[in-house]
Amino acid sequence: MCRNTTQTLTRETVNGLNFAHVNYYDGQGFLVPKKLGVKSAKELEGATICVLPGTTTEMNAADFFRANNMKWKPVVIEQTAELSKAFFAGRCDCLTSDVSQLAAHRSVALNPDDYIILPEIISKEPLCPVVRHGDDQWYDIVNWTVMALLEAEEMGINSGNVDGMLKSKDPKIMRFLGVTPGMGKALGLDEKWAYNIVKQVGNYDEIFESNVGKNTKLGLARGLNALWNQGGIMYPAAFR
Ligand SMILES: N[C@@H](CCC(=O)N[C@@H](CS)C(=O)NCC(=O)O)C(=O)O
Repeated sequence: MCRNTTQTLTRETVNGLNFAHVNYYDGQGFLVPKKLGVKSAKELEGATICVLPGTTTEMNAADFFRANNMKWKPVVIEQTAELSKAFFAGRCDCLTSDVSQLAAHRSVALNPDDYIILPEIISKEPLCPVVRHGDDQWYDIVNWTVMALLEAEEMGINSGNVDGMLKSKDPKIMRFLGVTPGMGKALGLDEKWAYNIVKQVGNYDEIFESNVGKNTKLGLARGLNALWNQGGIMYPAAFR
């Protein structure tokens, strides 16, 4: 599963899952209509709030309001598709979810500018691809695929220049692209595994900017998801 699922202790243990490297560091926020006149989550006393059940979202919201001695009325909506409909129809004052998801909901509003995401981020939501316990090779492949996307960005390799990069004499690039063999065999894959990923879908930056970045309807900034040497916390492990 590769979507927007948060890595948690109980999911990894009780539910028997392994979360691979984070592909998006998110956090929970609140989306409100501008006409509500609210500028901060601390002003949401007594608000009705649309939320999806079974998510980390539901518990975080309860924790947040309890910790701040505020009352709230959850409006639990079972289906994601119904969530924004309920919110836009005025069934709740506020919608709470991961900020990336709030940006997605807002982007389908009749007039997205009528809605704002409040400044408070009330939780950490490390979103990762997930595999079942007990399939270590598959876990390695998924985990190192996320890191390959980041490593390619770090080395300046993208879908447009990857063919030319095959001629590079930089030993790190040669090992990464399988010109010097070893990494593919170690994963049980073709030596061109990382080359194929970058050639077909681009590096992390290309994927980010074409799907959720500044120039898309979601308009998200890289923020924490920038590379470690550019002010973020994305730090792929060593390819050797
Ligand atoms: N990150 C939170 C929330 C994730 C979330 O809302 N996931 C599902 C519902 S269970 C969803 O509808 N996501 C929106 C989507 O996939 O577009 C979690 O892991 O609990």
